[in-house]
Amino acid sequence: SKTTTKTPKARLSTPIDKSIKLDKKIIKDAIVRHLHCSLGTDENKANNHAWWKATCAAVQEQVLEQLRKTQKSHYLNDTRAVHYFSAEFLMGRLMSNNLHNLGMFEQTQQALTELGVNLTDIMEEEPDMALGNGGLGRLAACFIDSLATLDLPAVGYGLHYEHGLFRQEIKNGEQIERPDSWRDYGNPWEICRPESIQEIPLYGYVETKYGDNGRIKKEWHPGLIVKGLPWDIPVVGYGGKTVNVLRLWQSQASDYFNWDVFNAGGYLDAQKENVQAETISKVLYPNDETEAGKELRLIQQYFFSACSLKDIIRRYKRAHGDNWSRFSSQVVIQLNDTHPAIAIPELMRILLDRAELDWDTAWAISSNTFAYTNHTLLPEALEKWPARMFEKILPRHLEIIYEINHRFMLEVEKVWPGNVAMKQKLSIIEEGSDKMVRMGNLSVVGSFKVNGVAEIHSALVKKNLFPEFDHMWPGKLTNVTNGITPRRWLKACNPKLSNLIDDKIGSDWPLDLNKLQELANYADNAKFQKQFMQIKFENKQALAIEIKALTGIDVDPKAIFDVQIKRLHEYKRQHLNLLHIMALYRRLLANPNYDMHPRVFIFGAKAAPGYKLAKDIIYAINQVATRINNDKRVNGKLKVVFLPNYRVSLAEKIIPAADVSEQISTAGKEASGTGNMKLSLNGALTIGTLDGANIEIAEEVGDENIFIFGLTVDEIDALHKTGYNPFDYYDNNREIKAILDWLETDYFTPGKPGALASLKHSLLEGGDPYKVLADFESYSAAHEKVDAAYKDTTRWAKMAILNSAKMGKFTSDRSIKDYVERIWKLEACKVDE
Ligand code: BZD
Repeated sequence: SKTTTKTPKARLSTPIDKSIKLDKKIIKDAIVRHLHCSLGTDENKANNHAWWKATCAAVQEQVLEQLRKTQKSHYLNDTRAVHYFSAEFLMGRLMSNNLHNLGMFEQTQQALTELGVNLTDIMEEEPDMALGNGGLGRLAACFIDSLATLDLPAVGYGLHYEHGLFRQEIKNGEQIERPDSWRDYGNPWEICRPESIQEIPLYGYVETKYGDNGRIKKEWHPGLIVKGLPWDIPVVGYGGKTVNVLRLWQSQASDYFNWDVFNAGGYLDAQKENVQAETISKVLYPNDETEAGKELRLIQQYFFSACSLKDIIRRYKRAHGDNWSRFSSQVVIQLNDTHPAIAIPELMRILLDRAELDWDTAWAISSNTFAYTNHTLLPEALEKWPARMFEKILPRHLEIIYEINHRFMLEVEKVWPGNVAMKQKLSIIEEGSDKMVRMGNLSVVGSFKVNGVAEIHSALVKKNLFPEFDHMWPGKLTNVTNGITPRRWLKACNPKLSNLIDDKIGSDWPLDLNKLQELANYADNAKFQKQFMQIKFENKQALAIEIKALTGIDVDPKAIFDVQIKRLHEYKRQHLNLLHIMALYRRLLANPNYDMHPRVFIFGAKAAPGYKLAKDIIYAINQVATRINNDKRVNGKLKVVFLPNYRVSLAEKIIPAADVSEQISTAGKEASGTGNMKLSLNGALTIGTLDGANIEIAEEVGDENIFIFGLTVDEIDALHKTGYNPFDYYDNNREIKAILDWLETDYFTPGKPGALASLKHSLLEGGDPYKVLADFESYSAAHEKVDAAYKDTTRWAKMAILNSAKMGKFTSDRSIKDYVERIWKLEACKVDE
């Protein structure tokens, strides 16, 4: 029986259908069968890697069965679907998630135990799918989990990078980048779909022709054609009913173009073209929050956007033929930042040059199809492409962009007649010696909705980034606060806490995270507090073992585990954390009886390879760590750990063990943050600024259950206006002066005085752009409050429980429901049995 429910809400109260849970015996047989028949080995010879592969194959059987049913249901119901275009999907590992979402984790664990194999051990064999940099890529991964869970028709579209984000090694305190090879031995989850290859044109020139009707016709004669080969990763919703796909495009040389060269005896030249084509999907750009303007990056963006659009159109035409009138009611495309914004002129090109629609009809379709999510206000992160580069790679798209802009300028003229400055400001084209295409402006003009990712961020998008657009199109700019999937970020990563929660309030919370509220009833219950904190302690013991294995450092699980895990960036202010650690160290040296509960500061962070100061900060953290960890005088009260190669699978080990969550960005700079939500959900208390989603977290948990410090957005603005001088703090605060001067000595870098001086200089002569010194005192005071709170074990337990209890709002299911209601207007489609 087919059922379509009106709203995705209906799905929420439905408990997981136990009927699809598989019997342990069936799983066991399937694993052994794959060991024999797919891997050609047997129970005696198999190592952990083989067991992992055989188990994946057994799980994949179930996944593919549901995938087939899902696709059939969506086809038969001819559903409207969302297409999430993202240059990044930071998926991490899939085994544990798929087992939990299919409801077969326990049975599989038992099946393997009976085979003499440990599930936890074999899960360690899985390489992370690190096809993203950080928050933006992980958000995309959480969103496709929620879309499938809510039975919403959705496809994720992105790039099949051969190398994901680099693997980080630390040598003598410094970051070294090594290539990541996530599919060296094949990836058991992905399915190659050569039947859906697309051909993508690049370079060349545009010919202007006159059609029969006298209309001007444009024909793009490309100079190169590359093939896009799709790989599908099944995305299993919780409950195991809907299985959507993430479709990732790999670039290949088109044989069509190369044969001529090849036949002419140019074997080596043909190989060269192959290399060029295959370079497109070779490697993920490791820069977050900076725009490098590299040609290959623009080609990557166009390549996956164009492949995905062709794929969508092929599917649309199968149902609706050449009638375009229903396109924007069947298709909505969400642009994850401006990285896929080139899809806007690409769709226009197809509608104008291929379908031969007139401009207004084409524009109506296109501008009702796209919606755009903004993830940053940092000026250096806003994408701009030189018009010259466009002209070379995508000459027809540049023409279309000029035409979009021309028509947009006429609109601007209507609202602000004769205002040249306003036109310059809003134009998609930035005039100058080197003309640039502003992808943010293009995205706003070409979309029907634009959203920021937390309340304050969306307010700042309206107020500072796009105020005139908000005036021209009231209601276009909106907010959808980010969220995280509680399946991965509590159920799978913290099984002990999950079981305790199940025992207390039942097992519906992964689908209805507001249920966690009920835990608040036990926040004062001594027995529950003890159980909750005992689990935290056991998670800390496990992390301590991991820390020892990864770094050789001994840490005491009775200490406070204080965690800052995120990309390294000045605006995130890992150096504020470091300066405070140095202050504590200094206080301990001055007074061995300085009263503080033992603390372990844990960092995990990758720096963009070209970001010098970020790498200097990593080096500084490691050097300070080495000095402190080997100084007997601190008497075990202070430890500093930098965990190398921070990634999703490492986050899953750190987060359940965290006591304190550092969310200390300069107010107004962190669009939302999502690590803040994950840590709080697992019972860590936040020390944070009034920035991004911290503000909404504070609203949920209450001011008494969070440590807020620092200047607000308005205060930062005011400080900026009156003129900020970091030397005021250096000259007037003896502790700040002593710490900054310390950095210039060789105390932390024996024999190398000045090796950490760049940090001091950026904070003084460099003007301290992120107001580290201005917030130092308030940060230090907040840490004293953290220390006092931790010493009161009952109070801390209550606060930690309330943090978990109040995180309901931050499930990505809520974010997705907001997108559905405010932007996508989708209906859920249940999968037929
Ligand atoms: O997006 C991040 C923001 O900094 C976070 O505040 C926010 O929570 C998340 C999700 O909305 N932005 C990124 O992660 N950005 C990138 O990774 C990125 C990657 C390539 C180019 C530019 C930015």
